[in-house]
Amino acid sequence: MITLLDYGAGNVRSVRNAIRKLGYEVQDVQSSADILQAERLIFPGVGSYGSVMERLQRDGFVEALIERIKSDKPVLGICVALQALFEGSEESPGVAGLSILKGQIKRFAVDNLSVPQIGWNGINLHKPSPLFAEYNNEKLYFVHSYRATLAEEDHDWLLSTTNYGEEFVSSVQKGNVVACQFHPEKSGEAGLAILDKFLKGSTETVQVAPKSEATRMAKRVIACLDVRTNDNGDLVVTKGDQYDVRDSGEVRNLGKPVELASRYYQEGADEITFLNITGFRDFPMEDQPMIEVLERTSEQVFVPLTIGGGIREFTDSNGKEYTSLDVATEYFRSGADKISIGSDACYTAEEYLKTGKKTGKSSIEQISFVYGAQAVVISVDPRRVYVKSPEETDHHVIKTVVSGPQGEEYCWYQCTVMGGREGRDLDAVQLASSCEALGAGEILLNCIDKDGTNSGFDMELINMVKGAVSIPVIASSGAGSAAHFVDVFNETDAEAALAAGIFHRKEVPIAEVKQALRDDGVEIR
Ligand code: 1PR
Repeated sequence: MITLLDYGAGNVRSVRNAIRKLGYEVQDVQSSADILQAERLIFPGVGSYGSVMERLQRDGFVEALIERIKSDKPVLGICVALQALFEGSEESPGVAGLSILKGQIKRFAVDNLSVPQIGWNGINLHKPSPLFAEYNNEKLYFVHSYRATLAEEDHDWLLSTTNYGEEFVSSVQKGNVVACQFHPEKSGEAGLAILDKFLKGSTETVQVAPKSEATRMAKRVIACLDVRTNDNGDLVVTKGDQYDVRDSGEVRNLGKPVELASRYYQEGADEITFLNITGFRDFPMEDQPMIEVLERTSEQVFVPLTIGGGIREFTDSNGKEYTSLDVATEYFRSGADKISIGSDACYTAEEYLKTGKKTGKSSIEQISFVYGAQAVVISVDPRRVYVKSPEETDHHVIKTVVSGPQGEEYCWYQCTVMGGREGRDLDAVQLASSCEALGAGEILLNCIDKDGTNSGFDMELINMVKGAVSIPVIASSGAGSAAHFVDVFNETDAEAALAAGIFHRKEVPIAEVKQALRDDGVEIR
């Protein structure tokens, strides 16, 4: 029996599912006494530093946690839980941590580094640990903007370091207390093996020699599932050509969401994204099938899950009001690690550009405040608008190699809402940079012109947006071959590349994409 400290923030379901998958039962902490008496305690880290500590304070768990750790009873802390061991964090100034370890958690502060770190990175072990007795140098999944370093006097805690712009502490261990910055429950089979060692209370270790070379972050390959209800009322994975998902009037049906997601996990996808493409008119809290898809997927898929569609304020048929934070919370609790905001991000960015003021009330700001920037993705749905000269518009214009229908040599990228149905007076650079300023942590950069065409990614768009933000960018739309992934990572600085059609139609397996990237020397998982 494993005891889980679920303090009501973010995706604790994935940890729960991973424990169950490994054959253990889970019981929740109900009181401080449970924290002290648990045989093995897992302290998952989801949410921002401040919200984690405030919830622990609210529930009166802080003292019990400190006592348990000081008396060396088995604890596994994950992500922010590692950070909570310190005295405080730049993320939430003035909020006291558990103060087991000296010092403050600081934000990554290296020039030209995309922050948050989102993705798969290695670790360098500094001492033997039972958790890593069978560890084989696989990459593990990290998602954070703040990182730990140890004070001289705490160096006996150092278990592993990782490099991302700088070297930081990726896990600590002293006796039976261990904490890791990466998410074992989201790190595929390698992560599950580490978790299993903790659950078993394994004591066997092997000697390790710290490596001198820095660890390297992998480029991610993401499988995307556009989901909607078809005309028979079934929730299906569909796929459009330039966002038109109908073929002879019927919604294309490319498979069942949970089955396809599981297949992509088995085939080596680094991440899975679900987009509820009719979310702009449906309401996720009433759209139980979508929630169920997420819940069932997270029982089988142990890599990060992103869900988008319908994240906005809503009043239901009974007059009950929901904030976008309520919707996001429901998604996180159902197994999502990140949520993606499309239409609502455009309206928010327009308002922000008009007033220059942060209200703290937008979806982006609220969700980022509670769950951390790394949990907020902005889905951008732009389409090219050609102009004869840059003077024709106030928008960010590029000189393009793909000239327009009238031979135009310039274009800008117009953002759209409602799945491309309505164009706005907003360009992709304006949207991405405004959302970054408001607290978004990642950009999912689609391209309507390229979607479903199999003609390769739009490098001009990706380079333009990537150059305007310092958060990670996922290149999306147009992948038609493994070579297109090689091209996008060679010709742009995108951190990840996403595809849908070629995976659904089994035209190019994920393994082939990974092999092509490996052959070309691109760092991958
Ligand atoms: O506006 O917050 O409710 O979110 C709606 C979400 O649904 C947005 O993220 C929007 O991108 C998405 N969406 C809406 N309509 C469509 C459509 O296709 N009719 N799909 C749609 C967007 C685009 C990509 C696709 C890539 C790769 N899908 O995600 O997976 O283009 O495709 P490819 O590899 O086959 O070229 P809100």
